[in-house]
Amino acid sequence: MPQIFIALGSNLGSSADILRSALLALNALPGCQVVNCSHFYRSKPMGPQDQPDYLNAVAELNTCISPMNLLNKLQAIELVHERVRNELRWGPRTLDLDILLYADLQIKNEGLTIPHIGMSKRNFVLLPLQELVGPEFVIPGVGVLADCLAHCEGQPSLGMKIE
Ligand code: A4P
Ligand code: MG
Repeated sequence: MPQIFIALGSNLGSSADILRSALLALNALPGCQVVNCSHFYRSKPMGPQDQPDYLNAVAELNTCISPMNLLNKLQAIELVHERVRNELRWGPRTLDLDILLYADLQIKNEGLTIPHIGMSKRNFVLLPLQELVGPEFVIPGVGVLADCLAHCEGQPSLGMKIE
């Protein structure tokens, strides 16, 4: 099975409950198992500052669902959790599910970029991912995780482990 990693984020509603519910929904997808999950991390928002802090986590999946199908399923799970898409870039949301990595695939098409485009610059993604794969992990086409994390120093949204 390929190693697949999903980023979870929430800053509206009962975020911890929403992340737990999303993990259950991922695990309930036919042909998909959640095999690992990081702690939940609280972080300051990237983007507009007049929104609540985020909870972020990273989960590892075992699945044979193709990348594009997986994206569709993630968006369906977001909708079930009352995700509303609006015009505001990086605005608040009940649930965001992004595909970070799909084995060593590198994909760039209109609707899907893997590795996820911003992941190497976001400590709220790299810290929970590091918990699962360790600092020496190489992000395909990007580089060593610990090096990416070092470059995030000074970023306002420094992650704090909460549960
Ligand atoms: N898309 C392309 N590649 C992917 C991928 N690998 N995984 C496309 C998921 N989606 C991917 O995403 C917009 C489009 O990206 C999708 O239609 C899909 O085809 P979206 O979920 O509809 O909207 P979005 O999440 O607002 O988009 P964007 O710009 O990707 O936002 P980000 O990068 O997800 O950032 N601050 C903290 N502390 N923690 C956060 O989690 N999240 C955001 C959102 C802002 N600030 C944050 C956090
Ligand atoms: Mg998203």
